[in-house]
Amino acid sequence: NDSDFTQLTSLTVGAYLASRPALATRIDATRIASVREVGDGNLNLVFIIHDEFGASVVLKQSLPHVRTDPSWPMTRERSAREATVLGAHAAADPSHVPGFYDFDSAHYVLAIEDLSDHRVWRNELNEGRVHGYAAAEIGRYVARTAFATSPLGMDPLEHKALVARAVNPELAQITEDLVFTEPYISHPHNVVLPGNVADVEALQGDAALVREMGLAKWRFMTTAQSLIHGDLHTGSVFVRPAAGGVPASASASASASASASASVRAFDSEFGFVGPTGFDLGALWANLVLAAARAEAIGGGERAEQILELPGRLWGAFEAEYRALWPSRVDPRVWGDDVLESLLEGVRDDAAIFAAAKTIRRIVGFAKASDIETLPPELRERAARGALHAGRALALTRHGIRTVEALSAETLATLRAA
Ligand code: SR1
Ligand code: MG
Repeated sequence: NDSDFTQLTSLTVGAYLASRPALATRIDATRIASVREVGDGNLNLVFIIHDEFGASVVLKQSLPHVRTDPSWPMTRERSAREATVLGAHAAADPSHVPGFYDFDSAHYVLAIEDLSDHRVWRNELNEGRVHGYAAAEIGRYVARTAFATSPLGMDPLEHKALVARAVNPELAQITEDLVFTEPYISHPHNVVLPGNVADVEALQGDAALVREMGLAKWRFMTTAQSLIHGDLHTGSVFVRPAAGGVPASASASASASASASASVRAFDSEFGFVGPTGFDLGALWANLVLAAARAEAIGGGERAEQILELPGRLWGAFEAEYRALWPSRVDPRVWGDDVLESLLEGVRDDAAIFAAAKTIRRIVGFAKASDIETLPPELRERAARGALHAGRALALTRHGIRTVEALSAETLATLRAA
């Protein structure tokens, strides 16, 4: 009975797997050994299923409402958007996304690779394990997927078809509201510690900052460069260092040299659409700023420095990979090498302003970040203030600062002064 699968439970997952021919080679649905529901994000059910022979898959099913607020309806069609993004990204860069096994549009279920031997990067950062190699891997992922899904890597008619297929109005509107608008107005989603109220009032009263956010929102809403992940924060990245296990000590994981056989995967791309390439870079950059704010607040100044090297590594790997792909662009007739320089400059500027917006939204508005929220209140207040100041500085000073490294040095100084 199909209706049994409208909202999967641990009890119906076995029958569901048996109903999907595409999964027959992935797992033995007649010999299920364990089912765990592990979803901890804002929106979806996530099941990890093992059979008795050691095979496993992950099923992700969208709920018709925000998981943490059932009164907030949410289109289930976002599953189809995620399937579009994951399919295209797997084609462009299979090493940086989970294996994609099946999509069931009737029940809004994706079946993907079980990456239980990886860890969520945000949780690792919170516990002091930096995994510095991951920044360059994500830079390469963004470059490969951005190039392949832009008019540089696609026939122009196919690109327009992709724009249409990937349109994601409801989830894009969430970003427009939660990232670019609500933090700058009075809104019930905005909740901060009493000690941070004046900090937020100062941001909302800063006309230059609000203007930058208005322009960033315009860029987000009107730019159709490449098929972006759309929500590429550190909670959307799995990491596994080269040794194949997560190191016990913080210092062992800080090295970038581990990247040879490390595994880094971006997941959870339901907010994706054809948008500004710099948005994904900015999202990760922002969450590294939050991780650094946490490290600085708990007295891990050296670790904050390590973390703030990562936006530069992210950008450097992105730029190098994008430049390496440039000779393969489909239409070199008027897209000469000088065009590449302008494109990169534009993406870098977008990344910086989106990083500013995504830093501030995680402090002020809905959907906060555990980096800050799990701190005790006295440390949280300082970390939140530091992040707000760092976001403002990124937004306002980026025009005169030409490198991501220099911007990150300013971020570190801003966090230290908070
Ligand atoms: C209602 S969804 C809230 C947030 O969760 C996701 O991670 C996105 O960042 C979204 O803004
Ligand atoms: Mg998510």
